[in-house]
Amino acid sequence: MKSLSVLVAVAALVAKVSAHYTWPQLIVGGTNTSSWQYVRETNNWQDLNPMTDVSSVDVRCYTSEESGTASTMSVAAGSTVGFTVDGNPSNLYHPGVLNVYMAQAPAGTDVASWDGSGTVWFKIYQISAVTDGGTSITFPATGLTQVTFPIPSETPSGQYLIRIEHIALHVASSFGGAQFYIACAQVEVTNGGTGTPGPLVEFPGEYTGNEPGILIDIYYPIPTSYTQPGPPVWPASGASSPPPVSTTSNAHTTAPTTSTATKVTSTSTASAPSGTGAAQYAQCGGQGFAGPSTCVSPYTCTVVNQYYSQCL
Ligand SMILES: *[C@@H]1O[C@H](CO)[C@@H](O)[C@H](O)[C@H]1NC(C)=O
Ligand SMILES: [Cu+2]
Repeated sequence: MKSLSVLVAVAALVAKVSAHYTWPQLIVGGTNTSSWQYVRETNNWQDLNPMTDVSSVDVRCYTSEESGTASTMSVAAGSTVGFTVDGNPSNLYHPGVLNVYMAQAPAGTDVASWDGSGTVWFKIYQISAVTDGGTSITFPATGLTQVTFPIPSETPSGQYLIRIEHIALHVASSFGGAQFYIACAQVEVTNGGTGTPGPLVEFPGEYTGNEPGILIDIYYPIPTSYTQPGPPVWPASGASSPPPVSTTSNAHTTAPTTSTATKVTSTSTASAPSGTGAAQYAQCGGQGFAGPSTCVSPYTCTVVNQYYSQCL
C-alpha cells in the first residue's frame, strides 16, 4: 500500500517533468492525416521538448526543414482544420495559452520551399486564459487532445503556412521559462475570399519574452488579468461571422439590423446549425467576450461559467 502510493507519487513527479508534446497531424475534414505528412517535422519530433528562445528562428516553425518533406494539403476557406497533440501524455498537459497564425507564401513561391520569413504572419485563432480579478486563473486549452479552428472565409486563395503554438506557462515566472510547442502545416487555400489579413507580424520578432503574457507567474499572486501574446485575431470579431438574420425572427419593428461589427454577445445562444461560428473548444461567450457567439455544427455554445462559454 505504502509502496504503491510512493510509486504513484513518483510517477506523477516524472510525468510532471517530462510531459511534453508535439503537433504531428493536420486534421482536415474531421480526419487525422498521417504524422508529419502535411506538418513540417519539428526538431522535437522525438524528444518532444519545447523551445524557449523566442529570438531563435525556431520560434517560427520549430523546424530545420525549410524545404522539407511535408506535402501541401488543399483546404477550402471557411472550413475547419486542426492539429492533433501527441506526447507523454497526448494532451496539452501544461497550463498555457494557444495561438494559430497563418502566412501566405509570396506569389510564385511554392509554400513547400518557403521558410515563412518576413512580416507575413497573421493570427486567426486563440485560446487565452480566463481571469476574474485575482481569485482564479484558468487555462481552457489545458487537456485538449486536438485543436480545431476555421480558416477564415475571407482568406484569399493561395498557399499558406499554418503555425500553431501552445505557450506553456507553468515555469514562466523567469525570463525564458515559458515553453513554446510549435508546428507549421502547409496548405493551399481554395475558394478564398477577398479579405486583407492583418495585422502582420514576424517570427522571430513578434515576441521578446518580456510580454506580460509570456513572462508571468501564474500561481502567486494570482494574476488579476491576462494579456494574450501576439496581435489580435483576424478578422476582427463580429466581422467574421455575422449572425445569420433568421427570416423567422418575426415581425418586430424594423429592428436595427446592424450590418457590421457592433454585436452584443449574449451568453445564452441558440446554436444555429450553420457552417459558421466558433470552432470546437473555442470560446463563444462570457462576460466581456465580443467574438462569435455561435459554434460550427455540430457543437453547442455551452456556459462553463460567468466568464467563459465554450463550443462543446
Ligand atoms: C485524432 O487524433 C486525436 C488526438 O490524438 C484523437 O483524440 C482523435 O480521437 C483522433 N480522431 C480520429 C477520428 O481518429
Ligand atoms: Cu512538458
